[in-house]
Amino acid sequence: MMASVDSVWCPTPGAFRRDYLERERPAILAGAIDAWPARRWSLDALEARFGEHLVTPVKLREGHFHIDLDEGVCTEPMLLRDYLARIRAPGAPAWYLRLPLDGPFAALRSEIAEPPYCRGRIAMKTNLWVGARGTASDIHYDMTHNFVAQIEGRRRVTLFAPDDAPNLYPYPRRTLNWHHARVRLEQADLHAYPRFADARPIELELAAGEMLWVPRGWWHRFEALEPSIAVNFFWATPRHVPALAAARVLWTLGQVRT
Ligand SMILES: O=C(O)CCC(=O)C(=O)O
Repeated sequence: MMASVDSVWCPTPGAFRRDYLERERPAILAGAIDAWPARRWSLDALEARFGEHLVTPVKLREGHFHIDLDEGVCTEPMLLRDYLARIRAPGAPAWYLRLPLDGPFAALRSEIAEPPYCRGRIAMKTNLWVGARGTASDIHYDMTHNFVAQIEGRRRVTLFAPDDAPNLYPYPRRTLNWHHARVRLEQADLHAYPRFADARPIELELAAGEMLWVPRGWWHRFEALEPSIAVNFFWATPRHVPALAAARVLWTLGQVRT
């Protein structure tokens, strides 16, 4: 039977810490963003408020957010209005918007709230993610903990525990893409990557209004089943500093844009 993750209704910070943070187990936190004014965001509402502002969406590879080994992440500036027109158009998505909430978009910060669970955090990066149906990420893990709050649209999420790494065929460390899997979930090549047959994916659907807790080191892939708006919080504790610093140095030396 496929493993699953718990779905819990607004745990107290103490219960979250005991059951999920310390055990590094992912979970869906239901009800956690019910009080956010951001629950009213939609593509139309964002366009009405910010359509004339410049954004720099990421260029996708076959609908996937992928860090190119030579180029890093490729972006192109355009007006938010034009980006939204592109993602509303039929066909495979070519762009994905990852928008730090600063500059003119800092106004959106008062409509969300930092999760009360980020105990002892020393860093926080908050992004808005807006994507078309079909937008997906490569299987990867992050150097930080992560909360992903789904505001609009459903997404299919696939998780793999850290000890599944050998079955996912990460890129070699020297490629600077070591936290991405070479195997593609949607077209897994079992001849090239036979151990993927032994991987233990956990699949779930993240609905609007839910927040997913992804502990550091858990492999994940998001796929939008509908046009999607989400906010995520990458956060670190002092324990993460050496790994974060090492990653930053490697990316900088390799001139990889992340
Ligand atoms: O909402 C998203 O697509 C971003 C999810 C995320 O944080 C990640 O894939 O690392």
